[in-house]
Amino acid sequence: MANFDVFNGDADGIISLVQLRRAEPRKAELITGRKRDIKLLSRVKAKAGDHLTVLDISMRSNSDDLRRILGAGASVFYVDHHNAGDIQDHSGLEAVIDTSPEMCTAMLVDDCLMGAYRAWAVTAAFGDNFPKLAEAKAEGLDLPLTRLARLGMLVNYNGYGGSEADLLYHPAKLYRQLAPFDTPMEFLAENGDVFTKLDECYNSDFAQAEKAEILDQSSNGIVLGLPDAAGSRRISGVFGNQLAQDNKTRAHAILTAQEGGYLVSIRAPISNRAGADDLALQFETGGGRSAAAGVNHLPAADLPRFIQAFRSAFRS
Ligand SMILES: [Mn+2]
Repeated sequence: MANFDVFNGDADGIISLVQLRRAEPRKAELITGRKRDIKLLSRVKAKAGDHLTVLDISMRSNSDDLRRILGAGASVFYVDHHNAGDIQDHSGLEAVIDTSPEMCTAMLVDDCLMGAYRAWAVTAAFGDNFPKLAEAKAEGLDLPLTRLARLGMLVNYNGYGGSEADLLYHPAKLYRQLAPFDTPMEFLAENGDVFTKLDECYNSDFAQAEKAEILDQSSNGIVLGLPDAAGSRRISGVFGNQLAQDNKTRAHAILTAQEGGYLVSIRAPISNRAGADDLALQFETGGGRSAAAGVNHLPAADLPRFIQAFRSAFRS
């Protein structure tokens, strides 16, 4: 009989597991990856009698593997807030799924544990970009919210990269740094060098990104280029979000150089969150949502066509 702890490599996934294993210590194989690596159940080879804990990855994206694992006779405890599709009806599955817009997995775990590790749950909610939820759950408790918000953001930032080699800490390693502590305050007091390292790396990546080359600029939008570097891949999403917040009527595209072309991240103006997906779909490897979309590989030769399409997509 083996245990598997399967969790998203972002703040919400990591801190969900921290809470659960404080409450119920267990030897388990850790299965995790980058924030965008969500098909984690495909990596689990389970047998009858095995037990899995699955945190903060969409059940819909993992449904075939979940069926395979339950069919093999393993049992699964599944907590998540992403689109689940049809929840499978199986005696081996215990699912806590809540897809309401102001919810995150670590707060569902907090409910299961009746608030036993609330300061961790609050940190995760900040990291998963739910500041209102974090503040509401922190009410009446004397928590250092500014510092917890920064910690949550940094643990989240650590999950971004083009490959695991880009990450400052592998998420399983970062989990092991946080897991010995009942509260994030104790972690910060005892293991502050981890926080400092993340904080310095974030600041340096952000400062580099601010030197981005302007590839095109019009009254409605800006196209920026970042060099082919791990720091660019770690920061590009956060950087794009920040620029969008600072310039609400402007559309943004961040092009990170990669072999033979660019990885493209597109943000529609916050004042009119439409058109990003239509633009991305004009390119072979494009996809996304109306507010935020991307192109996995834009060949270098297609750059002029992209700039033209970007300009007409966000013409006022
Ligand atoms: Mn989450």
